[in-house]
Amino acid sequence: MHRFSSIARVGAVFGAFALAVAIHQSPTQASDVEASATYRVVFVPSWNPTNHPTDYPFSHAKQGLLTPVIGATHGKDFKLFAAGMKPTPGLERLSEMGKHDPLDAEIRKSIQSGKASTLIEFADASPGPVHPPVSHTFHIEASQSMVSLAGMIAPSPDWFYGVSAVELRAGGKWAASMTVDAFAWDSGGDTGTTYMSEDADTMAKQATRLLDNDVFTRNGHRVPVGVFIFTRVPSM
Ligand SMILES: [Ca+2]
Repeated sequence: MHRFSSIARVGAVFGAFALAVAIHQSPTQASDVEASATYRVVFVPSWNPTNHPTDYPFSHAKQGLLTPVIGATHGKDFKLFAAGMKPTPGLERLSEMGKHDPLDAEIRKSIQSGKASTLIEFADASPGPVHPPVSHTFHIEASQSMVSLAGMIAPSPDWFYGVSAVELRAGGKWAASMTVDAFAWDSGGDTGTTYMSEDADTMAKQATRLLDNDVFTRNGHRVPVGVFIFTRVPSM
């Protein structure tokens, strides 16, 4: 009888303890879940002779290539690229040669200084003129909830495609999904005017700008070279 009631008391105490733990943990767990998120991003290219007929580089050995994407998750003090901003050596080399080096080192330096948090590098390019979608999964923190991505349009003097400072969190909530046009940009590192222009290194560097020449506009409107589709997925 005594022994039985002891067990009952232990059970009651344990039950109360478990309830206390549950009450204590549920808000913590919820905020932990919201403090970071995992997204799958798919790049769906639309750069092809139909959408971009002017000078489309059919004769080039690669018949047009959207080189693998590099980028970062970051806060407001980091810019992979921006209209009016001169290109870093890393952005210039990405836009002229498709190389991730030294842009990757620049991003790592920003991570060390607390301005960015994750380096993103897609494994695959989008070879043309029929471009299959490519994708990548990345982790992002609520404290640095923006993402920027870029890759080279090849061949080209210094043109790249990308998105800058896409905010994946608004009103304290992660976006379930978001689709963002990827336009063609001129990094400002070279003065060439069409895909196959000879190298003409620009000194001093010009500001990065959206391309609004005949190659990437139609009827006065810029024609994107693809879309980035961000979809939140269960955390890694
Ligand atoms: Ca240029």
